[in-house]
This record gives sequence, C-alpha cells and structure tokens, in this order.
Amino acid sequence: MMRLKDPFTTSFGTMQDKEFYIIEAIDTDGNSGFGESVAFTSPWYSEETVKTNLHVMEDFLIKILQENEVNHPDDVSKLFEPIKRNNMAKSALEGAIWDLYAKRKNISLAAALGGKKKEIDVGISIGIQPTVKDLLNTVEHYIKEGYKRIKIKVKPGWDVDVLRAVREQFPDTPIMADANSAYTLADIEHLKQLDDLNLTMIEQPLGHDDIVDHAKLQAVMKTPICLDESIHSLEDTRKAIQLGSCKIINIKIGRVGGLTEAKRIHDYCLERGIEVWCGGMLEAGVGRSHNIALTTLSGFTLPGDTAGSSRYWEKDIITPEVTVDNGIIKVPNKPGIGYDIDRDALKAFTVSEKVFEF
Ligand code: OSB
Ligand code: MG
Repeated sequence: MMRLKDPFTTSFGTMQDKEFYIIEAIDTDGNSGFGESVAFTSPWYSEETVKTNLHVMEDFLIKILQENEVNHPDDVSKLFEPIKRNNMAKSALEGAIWDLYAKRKNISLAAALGGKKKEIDVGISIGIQPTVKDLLNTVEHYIKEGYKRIKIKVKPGWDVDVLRAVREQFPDTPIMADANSAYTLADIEHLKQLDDLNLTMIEQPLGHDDIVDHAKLQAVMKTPICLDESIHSLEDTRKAIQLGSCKIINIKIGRVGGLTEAKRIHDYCLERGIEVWCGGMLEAGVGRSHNIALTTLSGFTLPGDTAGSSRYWEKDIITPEVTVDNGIIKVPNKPGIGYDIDRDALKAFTVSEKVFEF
C-alpha cells in the first residue's frame, strides 16, 4: 500500500491510497521478472478491484500457468482466453512474464516488444482542483517542469469555463480534457463549446461502456475524441474505429489485458493512421516502467500520462526512480524493465505476501 503525495480527484471522486500487487516471476537461474496490478480499491474506473485481482489471479490464472507451458510471453494471453475480462489481473501476471523473458534474453523490455525510441515524450494528468486559481498554479508548475502536454480532469460544473481560463493563460500549451465518462448525449451542445479551445482531444466524455453515442458526438465535434474506458481489446478498437467513435486511443496495459494485446492494438492503429498514447493508472515504479517500455513503439506519437515517480510518491519502489527532464524520459537500456527493485522500499510498503510453486 502506497500513499500518493497529493490526493487525486476525478469526476468519480478522490483517492489517495494505492493498493496493488507486485508479481515476481522467478526462474531456476535466479532471474526475476516483475509485474504490477493496476485496479483500484473501488470499482469506479472499471469493474475490477484490488480484491478481484487477487481472487482471479490465485483461483484461476496462476493455476492455468501452473498447468501449461509458456514458451513466449505472447502465449499467456492465449492461455488466459477462457477467463472472461479481468484484464488487470491478467496483465499483472503477463507483465512479470514479459519482464522475465526480456531478462533471460538479456535485452530491454522495450527491445523485446520491438520498441526503438530511446526517449519518450510525456505529459501530466491534473485532477480536479478546489479552485480555478489552484488549477492555474498547478498547470503553470508542470509547464515550467517541461511536461509536453497538460491533461485536465473535467466533470459537469468544472469544464468549459475552467478550460477556457487555462487556455487564456496558456495559449500555446497542448491541453486536453478527460471526463472519465461524466457526460451523456444530452450534453452535446455544452460539449461542442470545447471546439473553440483548441484542445488536443477530449478523453472518454460519454459512457464507460459506450462506442455508439461517442460516434454520434464525434460526428458533430471538431475536437478529437479519445477513448479510454471503452477499449478493452483489439476487437473493441476495431469496432470503435469502424463506427467513428474516436480519432485517438489511450492504451493502458492493464485495461487491455497486458502487453501483448496493447502491442496488437498499437500495430492495428499504426496501420490505419489512428494516433495512440499510453495512459496511466497512478502506477508505482514497476507499472510505470512497463508503460515506458510500451511507449517506445513508434505509433505512440502523442505524449503519455507516465509522469515522473516524484509526481506521485515520496519514495518509489524502483531505483533509480523515473525522472522526467523537460518532458522527456530517457528509456533505460538494461535488461527487462531497466530499473532495479528497491527491496527495502518494497518491503516497507508490503502488507502480505504469497508464494506459488511451479
Ligand atoms: O482516466 O486516465 C484516466 C488516473 C486514475 C484513473 C484513471 C485515469 C487516471 C489519470 C492519471 O488520468 C494517470 C496517471 O497519472 O497515472
Ligand atoms: Mg482517462
């Protein structure tokens, strides 16, 4: 359990404590691969929670891994197919296996995925603030730190006017908004006002499980719609693109069930000229390092939400921590995730541990 430095507020409420599982996959040669579960304690973002992650991992997914042979990390999502959804549970285990695979091959996780970028551009996601003044100060602080784009969480009552104030003070900054599904088609006329603010995109304005209404909204809005919550797989991606529900996709490894599916979605979008970027789930260092590796793929053309460790935590569980210089993260080239686990820090945050034999 780790406590965020500052509480994070979305259209659904405020969170400050992050509970998650760190999965360590150990081979007989002493290599260790690491994965991180990203579900929250309550099911506001998706139906998964920290508790359902544990239930599904230990009662189903780990059994499948114990009973089957894995020759390549791509085998894992195939083996997990009989288990419906529960993508964040699947991703935590698959991520540890991807890291272990890269370490056994003595290559970086980025290279194992086929990523070529040595540096990645990052933006920052700013939660709903107590006042517009607070927001303007926060935005200014992160622009000064060099973040390449600013994402502002919105909800009814904290949207057009607030974004207009930010746009007036920062005319040239790439700005986007994320509604976490706080609106419906009844808000169409209200949302169309965003078209005057030169936003890079509006993320998930409508239902978390919708792609039909988003297509209707995109048809009358100039601002590109980006889907987050609605996309759980390559199949969802194909359908959303076919319907015209979005012009941009936020790829989150946990939401789509792991790196193999994330890469498939990336490849599909790249072929069709759909821009993608890597979202975040307020991850600790292990999850953060997986996001960095994925973002090295060439289709990740827009800055992601993978900010530096210090934006979230007093102390992270990796060493060195993730640092951002002028909005850029230098991708580590050591084997696997490229960061070492800070065992003392990890132990200090650990509440319980379980071991499974293979
Ligand atoms: O919708 O992208 C989101 C955080 C928690 C849950 C959902 C979202 C977010 C963020 C912040 O926007 C991402 C991050 O900084 O890790
Ligand atoms: Mg989002």
